[in-house]
Amino acid sequence: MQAYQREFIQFALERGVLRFGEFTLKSGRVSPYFFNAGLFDSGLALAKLGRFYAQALMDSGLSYDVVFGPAYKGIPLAATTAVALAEHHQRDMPWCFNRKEAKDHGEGGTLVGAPLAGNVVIVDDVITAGTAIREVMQIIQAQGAQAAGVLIALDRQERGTGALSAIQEVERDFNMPVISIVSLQQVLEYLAESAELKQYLPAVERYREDYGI
Ligand code: OMP
Repeated sequence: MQAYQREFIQFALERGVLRFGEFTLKSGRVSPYFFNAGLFDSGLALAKLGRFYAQALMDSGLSYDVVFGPAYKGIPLAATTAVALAEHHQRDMPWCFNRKEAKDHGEGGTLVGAPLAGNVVIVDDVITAGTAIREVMQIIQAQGAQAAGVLIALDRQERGTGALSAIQEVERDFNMPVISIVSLQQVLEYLAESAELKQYLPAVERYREDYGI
């Protein structure tokens, strides 16, 4: 685990973004942990979050033309990533987002910001079963743009429809990488190292046996 990944997990724990308990996921799976990116809910937290996303994106070496935040939750994530790329990595990249409903006045349409064209990096929070990200791919394809990759905070490393992880299926189906700041593997390592949080390790390991890859 890299230093910034450990720092990120610590930051998510401090903000109550990463929590342990019993949570029913969108997929219907009942998980002993949950990552709620909506709780990076202050200016400083959002600024710090953007720096982690930007760092993971830079480390990946991915080449892309535009940063895209899918509505709703991806919008502030893409915005803060674009700010951090400009402020900390000298990369002033175009960015844009979509509305869920088209507007027929003013600027019109469903897309706001830079043109959604060329190679697009999608910024989102979490991938579990891959449903949300497949919907986003339709938006990119409808514009005639190409997805260069997906950037997320947490890869839960869960199975998709077959033996592969949901993320591996997305990578295979759309021929692009999924980059994450951390994956469940690093969360497990962090738990194993923490006297205070070690108590949650058995439940998370059991969950991984049931739904993980
Ligand atoms: P999939 O569509 O199954 O990949 O689930 C991803 C979505 O589930 C995310 O965009 C979140 O809305 C939500 N989610 C979380 O935010 N955090 C989690 O730890 C787990 C989920 C989830 O429901 O699977």
